[in-house]
Amino acid sequence: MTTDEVLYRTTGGAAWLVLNRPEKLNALSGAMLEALQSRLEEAAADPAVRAVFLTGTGKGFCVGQDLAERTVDPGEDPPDLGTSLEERYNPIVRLMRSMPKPVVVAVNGVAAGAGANLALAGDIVIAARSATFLQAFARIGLIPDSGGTYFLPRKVGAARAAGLAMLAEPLSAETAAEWGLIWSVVDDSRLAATTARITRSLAAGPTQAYAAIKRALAVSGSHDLDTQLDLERDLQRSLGRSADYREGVKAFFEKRTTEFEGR
Ligand code: LHQ
Repeated sequence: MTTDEVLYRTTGGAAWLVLNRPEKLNALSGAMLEALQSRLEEAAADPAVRAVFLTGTGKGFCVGQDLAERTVDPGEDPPDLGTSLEERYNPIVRLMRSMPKPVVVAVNGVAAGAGANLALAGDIVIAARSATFLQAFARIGLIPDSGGTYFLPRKVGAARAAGLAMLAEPLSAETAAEWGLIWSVVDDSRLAATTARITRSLAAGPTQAYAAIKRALAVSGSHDLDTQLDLERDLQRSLGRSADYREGVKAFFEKRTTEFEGR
């Protein structure tokens, strides 16, 4: 199922996804989550797509679960949030982290709850200066989900992760960049152009190398140095046989721009 609430197009070797429910700051309805997952699956499977881009329309990036779909009326059984995570959110986070292509996230405004953590699941996350990150969960009696308790300590360390999760206060884009939660912050007026340029550049880059970088970085936290050195050796052996490596070295000596084909 697709919906106009998740816009999708492919051009220039990239898939461009836009959360499009601006009046609700792109709060995630069930239909949106379903569409987001199926579009990400499409992008992951499409060999012509070598980079993926995600942003939101309007003044918010995404404020997480549409809470209007998760109200609990007195006398009614509460919704099963575990099922909601298992069936909707976790597959999306897994897809973003496991697809062998770079995912660029342009955080155009407030990123709250699961919306903040979907942003953090990107490989290159760039925020507009006016954007904020809010681990809103504790405000409604929940824990950071959609990978929050995984990404936060790894990106910003244990002390800051605990503060963000428990105090549930907004973090400015500038502080997020300073803390290493995201790659960078740019003026609002430059966000679209900057992130589009980076996405186009990644889409024209050495796709296999990006996939290997993503894989090696993903497992490094659970490896010792020897295991990681072995993995680097194996990945590099394979990349050394790629057409893109040959092209990269040739272009270097010919003092010209590379023309990578992603193979
Ligand atoms: C919203 C929402 C929203 C609906 C703003 N839902 N309408 C996963 C699995 C299963 C279940 C549970 O949870 C999860 C993960 C989660 O994501 S839980 C966390 C959900 N998100 C939040 O708790 C954030 C709630 N939103 C806020 O705290 C504020 O809206 C922030 C601080 C993000 C932005 O504040 P403002 O800039 O002042 O905007 P606003 O509050 O006026 O919101 C604008 C509209 O968007 C407003 O609608 P209205 O009709 O009154 O204009 C809000 O009701 C609506 N909205 N977040 N999550």
